[in-house]
Amino acid sequence: SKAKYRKDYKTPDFTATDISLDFQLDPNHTVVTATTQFQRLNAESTELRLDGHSFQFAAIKLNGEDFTAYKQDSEGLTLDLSEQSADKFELEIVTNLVPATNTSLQGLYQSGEGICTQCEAEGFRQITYALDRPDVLARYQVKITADKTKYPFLLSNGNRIASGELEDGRHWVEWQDPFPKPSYLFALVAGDFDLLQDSFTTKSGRQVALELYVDRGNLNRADWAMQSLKKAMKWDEDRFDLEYDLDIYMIVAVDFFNMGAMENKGLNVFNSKFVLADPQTATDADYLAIESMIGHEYFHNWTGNRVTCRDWFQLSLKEGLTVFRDQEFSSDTGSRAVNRINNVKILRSAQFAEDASPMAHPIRPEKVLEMNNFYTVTVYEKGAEVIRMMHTLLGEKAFQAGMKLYISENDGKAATCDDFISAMARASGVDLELFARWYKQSGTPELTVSDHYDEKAHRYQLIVSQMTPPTADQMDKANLHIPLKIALYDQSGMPFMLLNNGEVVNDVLNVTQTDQIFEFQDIKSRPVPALLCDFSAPVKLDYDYSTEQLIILLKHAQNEFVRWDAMQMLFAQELRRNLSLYQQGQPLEFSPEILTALGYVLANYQQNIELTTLILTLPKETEFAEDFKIIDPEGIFVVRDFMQRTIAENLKDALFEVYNQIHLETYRIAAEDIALRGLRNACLQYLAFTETGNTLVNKHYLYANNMTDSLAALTAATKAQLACRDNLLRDFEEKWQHDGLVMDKWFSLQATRPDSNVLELVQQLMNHPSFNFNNPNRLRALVGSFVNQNPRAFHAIDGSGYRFLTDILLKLNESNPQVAARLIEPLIRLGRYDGQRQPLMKRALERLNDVENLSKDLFEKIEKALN
Ligand code: BAL
Ligand code: ZN
Repeated sequence: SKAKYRKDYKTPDFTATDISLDFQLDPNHTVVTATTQFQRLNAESTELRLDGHSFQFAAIKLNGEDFTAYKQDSEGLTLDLSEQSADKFELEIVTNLVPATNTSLQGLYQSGEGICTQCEAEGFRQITYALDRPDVLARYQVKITADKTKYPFLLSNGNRIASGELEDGRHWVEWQDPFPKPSYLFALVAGDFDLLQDSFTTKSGRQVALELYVDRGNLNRADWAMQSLKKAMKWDEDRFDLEYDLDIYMIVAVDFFNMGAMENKGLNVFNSKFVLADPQTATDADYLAIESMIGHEYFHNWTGNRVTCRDWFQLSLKEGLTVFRDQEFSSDTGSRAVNRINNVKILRSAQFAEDASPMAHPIRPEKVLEMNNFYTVTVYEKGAEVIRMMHTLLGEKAFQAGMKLYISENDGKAATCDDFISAMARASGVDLELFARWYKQSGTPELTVSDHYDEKAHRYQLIVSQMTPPTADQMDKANLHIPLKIALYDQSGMPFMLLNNGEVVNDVLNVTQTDQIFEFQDIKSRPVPALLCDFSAPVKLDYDYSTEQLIILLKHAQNEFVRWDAMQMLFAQELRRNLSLYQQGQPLEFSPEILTALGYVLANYQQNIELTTLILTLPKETEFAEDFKIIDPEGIFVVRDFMQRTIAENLKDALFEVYNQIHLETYRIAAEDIALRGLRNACLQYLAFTETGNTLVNKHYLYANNMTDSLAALTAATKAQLACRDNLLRDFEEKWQHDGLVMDKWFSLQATRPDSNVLELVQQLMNHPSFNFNNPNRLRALVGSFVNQNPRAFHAIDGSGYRFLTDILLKLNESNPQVAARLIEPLIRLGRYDGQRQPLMKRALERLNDVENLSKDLFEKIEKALN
């Protein structure tokens, strides 16, 4: 199979207008009859190419007659229609499937005792031969027949129009979706569930039935997801003026799922991880992640489903926009600054790392071999940043006008990123021509800023230059339109008014050229610049801040993001300096003024509890790593560990005081409580490293009445290798061994232990009764955490981590290539490692490359890494 290029897009020669699917469901033998009304769009075309694989092809009829003029190959069917003169015709295709053995979790597969589908991006073609491309939109009618005892619920998209019983213990249900949709939005679910029902009245007064399906016994863990759904529906009406369109909205939680969730029209299928929550099993972070994911899939109903993508190169059209929308939902519902900071952390670690990797690609990729490899942090999160920049440039009002225009012009259609930009530009009058380059240029731009202050003239200049370094996919880079949000503070933290020639100027500077100078007048004293406030663009900033300047920003900046960011820069400086010392065999030393500054933040925690937690928390090893071209995983671990212990030792009294001041009797999911728990648990993580750590952590675990606190204690005990650790881990395991989702937290903790024998432990845990190699959540928790969140162990200099991952990938290549291709990521980033590690990583990749039947998913990444 060959790569596809964006430039090669052609409108389809044929389309499907109506698809009727009949499923005779059985985990070991399912028969699918697909009856499709086709229409020829290109009068010249006599050949119809259908996509399809991984099923047994049983029969085909054209307009009710047996049809033999076709060629079958490993990826589809080519029909010779030269004898077929009419432009409209019907094909009936029968295929046989075995959901029980479909471990790829694409197409139709068994999850636990149920059966479900996953069709995005190209899973529909594992069910039947089809025009499996997003610009073919058809109306679907679906009849499902199955055993009634095993599968009392039979679900598909749209409205239930008929149902009946058969004499042999089977029953059937028929569904009809009035909205034409691409095949990737098709869904089917069959199983036995507990059902949580509710309803939502839309702003125009229509009643929508809400149905949430969970595994039997889990009803008490479904409330939060339902509440989140109603919040999301209301928010989309209030903020975007978008109303739900069907009379029913269903969500099904399944245990075996490659992704987080899927926005199938009217029938979302969710990874149970993003649905189930109660105080005993879910952390505060889980609750917030569920709210955001439920929102995300719901928001797709307009940005994704009603307006879909013309081709998969346009994926960011729906994903970048929908991530932006879910971020705004979380920001309007909770704390805007906290959400911004958490999103920026992901951008700066994971997305910047992707830009620096062999998989670098623009948010709208140019070349794709396996589409599943492009559901990336670049397409999603950087895609959302690009939408956010447009929002910054246009402002909320003009942005919403652009949204209205975009939706009205493209409703019911398959659109492109250019359609979106064009609507935004026309609705606002803002010129987005240069800005549009963000869609085709990959890489992380670097802004270098210096300044000049004229004491006599009270004039201040910012000298800004931009440069985007080459990426693996694209050597030559051009200038971008970068919105640079700034503030200028005096020494006491008061902002100066930004004046130029007597006029107040916008705090968002338009950086469009290689070099630019921005001048501000009437600046009475040398200011401290806050640059890239709120991370106004996904770029790296280089300004030579002094420690004093950063401490001023940390203590006094009005903007919460700026305060947090100042601390990030202080931590980064501290790490970098100490890493050099470490590499030269010198003793490490922590700057006392930074400890004092942290003490100040802690002492004033009441001013902003969540911000204090975020400032206090050290960046992860993987966040620190992005500061370096060549990463020293051992050195970063050692220095970070030193920083953690030094902060703990020096601030222990203050930390202990804050820890003791916070009392929360009963568990509530409320912003204030989440904030307080977060701070108390952040203090605990440090206190674990002090002499009273063991007693304190042990007690914290014993008294915990919720998962957030239990897990915080367990984490502290594990990271600080406390005496109580083994007991607590065993206690947790005994309590939760039958709950896979909770055990994922335990697996993940085991995999990120600082112990030197951690790999051995992880290997043993692959045989743990709660582990299941075919469940992606378990794999991600144990193996994913080890390779991504324990860089020191994964990059062990003897190559043991690489061999371990390779062994797993060899197996996963057969069973679940999509998950394999995600797990391989840290291995393909060999260019970031030293001369000892690189050849070991290369050898591991070559071992994989030699395998027969290497999946496209892995091949695409390995090939890029080795070339
Ligand atoms: N469309 C795949 C899952 C999601 O982004 O919502
Ligand atoms: Zn999405």
